[in-house]
Amino acid sequence: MTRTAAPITVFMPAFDEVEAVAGMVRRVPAAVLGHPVRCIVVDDGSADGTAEAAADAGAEVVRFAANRGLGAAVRAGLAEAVQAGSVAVAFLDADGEYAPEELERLVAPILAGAADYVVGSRFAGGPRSMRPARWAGNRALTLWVRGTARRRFAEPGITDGQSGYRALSAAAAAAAEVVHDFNYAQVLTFDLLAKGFRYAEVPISYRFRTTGTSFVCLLPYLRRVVPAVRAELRGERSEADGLSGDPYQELHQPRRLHRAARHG
Ligand SMILES: Nc1nc2c(ncn2[C@@H]2O[C@H](COP(=O)(O)OP(=O)(O)OP(=O)(O)O)[C@@H](O)[C@H]2O)c(=O)[nH]1
Ligand SMILES: [Mg+2]
Repeated sequence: MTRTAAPITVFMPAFDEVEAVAGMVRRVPAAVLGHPVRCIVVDDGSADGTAEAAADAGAEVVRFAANRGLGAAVRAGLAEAVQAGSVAVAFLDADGEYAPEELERLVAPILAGAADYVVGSRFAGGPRSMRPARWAGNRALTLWVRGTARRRFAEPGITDGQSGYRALSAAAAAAAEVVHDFNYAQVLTFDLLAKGFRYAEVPISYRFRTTGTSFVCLLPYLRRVVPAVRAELRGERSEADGLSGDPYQELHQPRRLHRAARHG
C-alpha cells in the first residue's frame, strides 16, 4: 500500500448496540485492496454506552445528541465519508448481522470501475440464518423494489431490497440523497438509479441478530416507508428531512465523541 492511497470509509449506524458494536469495529479489516480502511460508528442517540464502546474499540464516533433514525444516520455517514475524500464508502449494521470481513467483496466492483452502487444480497446464495417471518417480509418487499426498479429504471437485477450492507463509489456517495430520516433501504436505491449510477450485487452472509432490539416492525415500517418511496419516485425533497441546502448540515449537528486510532 502506498502512503497516498485514498481511504475506504466503513460506517455503522448504531442505536443501543452496546453488546455488539465493539466486536464489529474490531472485525473491520485495516486495509482492503491497497486502501486503508477508516471505521466510523454513527451513534444515533444511544443511551446504553454504544458510543463509548465503539470509541474504546478504535472507531471514530459521530454522535447524535438524540435519536433521529436510520436514514439520518446513513446520511451523516455518507457525508462524513465524502468529506474525508474516500475512494469508496461502505456501511453495515452494527448489530452483528453482517460480516465486516466481507468488505472486499462489496468494494471490489467499485475499485475496479465496474459499479457505483453495490448491494450485498442475502438471497444470492451466501450462508443465511433468517427467521421465517422476516424472510417472507424481505421477499415481499424485494418484489416491490425489484418490480419498481425494472419498470422505472430498467434495472432488473435486485434480489435484496432491504440489505443492510452496501457500498458506494465516491461519486455516488457525493450525489446520494436519503429522502427520509426513518430509513434508507428503498429510497437510496431509487435515488441512485434515478441519477444513473451503475448497480451491482454481490452475495453476502447473514445471521439474525442475537443481541439488542430490532427496529423493524412491519406495519409501522410500511407506514413510514411507502410514502417516502412515493416522494422519492416523484422527485420530492423535504426541508424537514434536511435535504435542502448544505449537504453537510447533518455533520454540523452531531457531537463528535472523540477520535481514536483503531490500529495502535
Ligand atoms: N432501532 C434503531 N436502529 C437504528 C436507528 N438508527 C440507527 N439504527 C441502527 O441501524 C441498524 C439497522 O437497524 P436494525 O434494527 O438492525 O434493522 P434490521 O437489520 O432491518 O432489523 P433486524 O433484522 O431485526 O435486526 C442497526 O445497526 C441499528 O443499531 C434507530 O433509530 N432505531
Ligand atoms: Mg439488523
